[in-house]
Amino acid sequence: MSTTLPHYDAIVIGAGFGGIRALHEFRKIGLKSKVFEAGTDVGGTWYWNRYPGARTDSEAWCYCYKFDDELLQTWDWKERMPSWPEVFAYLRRVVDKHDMRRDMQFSTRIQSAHYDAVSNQWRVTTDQGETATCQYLISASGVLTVPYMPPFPGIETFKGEVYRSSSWPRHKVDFAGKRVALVGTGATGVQIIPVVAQVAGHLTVFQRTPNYVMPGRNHFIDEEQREGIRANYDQMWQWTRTNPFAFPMPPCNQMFDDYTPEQQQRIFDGGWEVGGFRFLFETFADVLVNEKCNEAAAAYIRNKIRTIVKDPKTAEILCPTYQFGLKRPPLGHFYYETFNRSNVSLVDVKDTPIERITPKGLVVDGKEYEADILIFATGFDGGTGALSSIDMRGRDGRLMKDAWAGGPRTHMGTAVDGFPNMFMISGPQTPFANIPIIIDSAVEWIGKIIQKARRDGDAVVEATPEGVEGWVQHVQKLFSMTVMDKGDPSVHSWLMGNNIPGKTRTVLFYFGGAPMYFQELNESVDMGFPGFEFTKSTAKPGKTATAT
Ligand code: NA7
Repeated sequence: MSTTLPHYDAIVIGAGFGGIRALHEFRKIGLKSKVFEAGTDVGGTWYWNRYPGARTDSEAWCYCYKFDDELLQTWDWKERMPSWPEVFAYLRRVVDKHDMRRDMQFSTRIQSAHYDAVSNQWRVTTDQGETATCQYLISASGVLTVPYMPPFPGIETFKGEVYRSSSWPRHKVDFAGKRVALVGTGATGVQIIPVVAQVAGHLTVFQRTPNYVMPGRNHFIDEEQREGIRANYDQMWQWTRTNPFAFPMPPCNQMFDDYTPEQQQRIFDGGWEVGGFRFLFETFADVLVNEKCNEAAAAYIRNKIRTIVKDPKTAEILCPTYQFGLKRPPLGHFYYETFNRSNVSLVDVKDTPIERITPKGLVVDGKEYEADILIFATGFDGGTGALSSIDMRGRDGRLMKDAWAGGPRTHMGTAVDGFPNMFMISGPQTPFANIPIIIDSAVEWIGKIIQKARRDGDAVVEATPEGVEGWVQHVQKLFSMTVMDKGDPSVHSWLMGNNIPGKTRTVLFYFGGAPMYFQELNESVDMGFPGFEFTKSTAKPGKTATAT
C-alpha cells in the first residue's frame, strides 16, 4: 500500500557527508527538509565500504565539517588517515549532536523523482511504497555510489564465500589460513590487500592495470599533535581555499623546470617521505600539466616499486607506464612491500583476462586458481552513476540518464537545464578534490540561490541551456590543459567514466582547481547567478507539463 508523506520544502537524497551538510544548511535558512537514506544509518560511503583496511586518503583534521567548531575542538581523531569506523562514528556524532535524525528516514531508497511543471513540485517515490512532494530536490547521492561488478561468467557457481568491497558485511570475515583471490587494484583493492595478506593462507591478486601507489604513512595522532591541529584551524581552513585540491597545505609554488635534476630528486624524496597526497601536491605545482614533470614523478614511483619489490618480474607487472594522475592514484599502507610476502602472488590479467569463475576459483589463460574466498574491488560507476540509476525526470519527462547519455551536462556541477529546482552536491563537473571542503562551499551556494529565489518570490530556479553549455566547454577546456587529457584512452579511469563498459569517455570532474571553483561560486552569487533563470510562474511558456 502506498503512503503519502507530507510536502517538504526540500528533499535530500542521501545521508552521507553531503546530505548531512545540506540538512544543516537548510535548517539554517528555514527549509522544512527530509533526508532519505538507503542505509540503516548515516555515513554514505562510510556506511557501505566497511572492508578491511578502509580508511580515508585525506588527513583526518580536514575530513570533517567546518560548521561545528566545538566538535573540531573536542573530537579525538586517532589516526592521520582515519579508518572507516572513526569516520562513521564522527558522522554519527555530528548527526546526533544536532538532532538530525528526526529529519532523516533510513532504509529507504528513492526510486523515482519526477518534476511536475503544473504544480512546480518534485514527486518522489521510495522503495517503501511512499510518495512525497517537495519544491527543491537535492541530490547528495555521492560520487562513488553505484558499484560496478564485471559480468564474469560462472560467478553464481562459485562454492566459496564472495565479498564485494562496496557492500561489505557487518560480521568479521575470517581469512585465517584461507586461499583468497582478489580482483581489482584501485584505491580500494590497494587498501584491502596488505590487511588480508596478514592472515590469509594465500592471497592471489588479479591485476589488470597497475596504479601509482603513494605511501600513506599513516600514524597515530598524539595529544600534543591534536592540540597543535586545533590551535591552527583558522590557518588550515585558509589553506584549503588556496590549495588546488582543497587540502590544508600551504600553496606549492615550485615549478619543475626551475630546478636541477638533483634538486628535483630531492623534492620528490621529500614528498615520498612525508607521504599521502603530499607527494602529489607538495612537490611540483605543475605535475599534472607539465609532461616532463609528470613523467619524472611517474619514473620516480616506478623506481620505488623496483626498489621495494624484490622479485623483478612482479615489480615490472606493478609498474604503470601511463600518465601519473590519469587514474586516481591510491595511497598504500605497505602495499608494494606486501608483494614480498611468500603468501602473496600477483597475476597479470591485462592481456589474458579472467575467463570465468568456476565452483573452485578463477580461470585465467586456461589455468584455474583455486580459492576459498573471492573479493571483488572492481570500482564504481562514478560521477553520473547515482543519478542515472534513479528514474529521475525533469521537464517533459526527460530522463537524467538520457540528458547525460553523452556525458554529464551541468551548470557549475550543481544544476542541470530542464531539471528545475534540482541541485546536486558533489555532482559531476565539480572539482576533483577533498570532498568535505567542496561540499561545504557548494552547499552554501545552493543555500544562497534558494534564498534569493524565495526572497524575490521566484518559484522556479533553473539552469539555462546556455549556462550549461558554457560550463561543459569550460570543464573540457580546463581538462585539455592537463597531461591527463593526452592520456591513453585505453586506460580505464573512473575520472573519465571509461572504467564502465559502454559509458562515454569524457572528463567527469572540474580540473581548474578548488580555488578557482570557489571564486566562480562567489562570483556567481555576486553577479546574481548568471546562467540561471528565475521565474515566478511555474509553467514555462511553450512547454507541456509533465503528468506523473
Ligand atoms: P577503481 O579505482 O575503479 O578500481 C577498480 C579495479 O577493478 C581496477 O583495478 C580495475 O582494473 C579492476 N577491474 C574492473 N573490472 C575488471 C575486470 N573485468 N577484470 C579485472 N579487473 C577489473 O575503484 P576503487 O573502488 O578501487 O576506487 C574508487 C575510488 O574510491 C578511489 O579512487 C577513491 O577515490 C575511493 P582496471 O584499472 O580497470 O584495469
